[in-house]
Amino acid sequence: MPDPIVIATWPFGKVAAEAALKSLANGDPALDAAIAGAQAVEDDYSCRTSVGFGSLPDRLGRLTLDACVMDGKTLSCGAVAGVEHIKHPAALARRVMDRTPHVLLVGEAAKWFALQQGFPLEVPYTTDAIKEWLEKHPDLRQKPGANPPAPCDGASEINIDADHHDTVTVLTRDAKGSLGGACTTSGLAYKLPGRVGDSPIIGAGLYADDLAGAAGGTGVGEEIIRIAGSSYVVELMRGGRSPQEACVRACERVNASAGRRGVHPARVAFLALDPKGNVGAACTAKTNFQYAVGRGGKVELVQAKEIAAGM
Ligand code: SD4
Repeated sequence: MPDPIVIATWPFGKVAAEAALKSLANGDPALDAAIAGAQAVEDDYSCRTSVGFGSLPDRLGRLTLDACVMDGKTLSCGAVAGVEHIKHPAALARRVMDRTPHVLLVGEAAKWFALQQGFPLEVPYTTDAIKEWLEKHPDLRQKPGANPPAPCDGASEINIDADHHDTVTVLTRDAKGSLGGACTTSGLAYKLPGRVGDSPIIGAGLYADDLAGAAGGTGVGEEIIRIAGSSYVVELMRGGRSPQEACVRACERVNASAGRRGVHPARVAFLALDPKGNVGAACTAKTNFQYAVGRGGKVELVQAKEIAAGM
């Protein structure tokens, strides 16, 4: 019988991996376990600033969340983007998958769907997140009614520092050998209102196919969307590459794509799991990407290889 396995992005991926391993040990299917892992991070305000409630907001101070889920056995998938006041967007993405003929619902309509599905509307802001927002925008604090921060005006502004990228992507293999994935985020801190990154886009932030493998991305979503990142990693595995080689190739492709536009390579990372239970990950330069690997009842953090531009 295949070993249950989970991998999850960033050091707080340990929280996800522990929850997902527990779920797999109970005999849950891969997708249920991946969502349990994602939700554990959505619920743990202390471990992150860019997943779930209490995360860093957009340029106008609003917190909107993105998530998607995918079942590698059936290729069923669901997603929500730009949804406000809903605490568990990964679970909501699952409802889109299970209860609608669609894949992706956005904004207000996603919120209405959540209400119809019995999700409560909740306040997503914490005092810490509001404090950070006010520190970043002293004008707003000192002068009520001052103009909101200007929107960014170019791709060069879309970069992130090490503290502000925290999407959790969870990939699982269950005891039957099926793969599942879930991804949940508030997106880039201080994004333009309405901006959607890779995380809720099937094929960009997440892809899972029992016949090839599962992959997920984190980092600057625009770069991941440009190369259809997770789908690219899975297709490389379908063609015989190991998860590690596939993630390295995807990072090289991000570097090459940034080079074609003459911009510095953005911080991006990929992780992958194949149907045999092999895992791998890689990131672009200066991303310092660590991911959690859970198997045999234990979870450990692994440092991913950095792929410099020009390699
Ligand atoms: C996004 N990929 O919205 C997400 C952000 C992220 O690590 O993963 N940060 O672009």
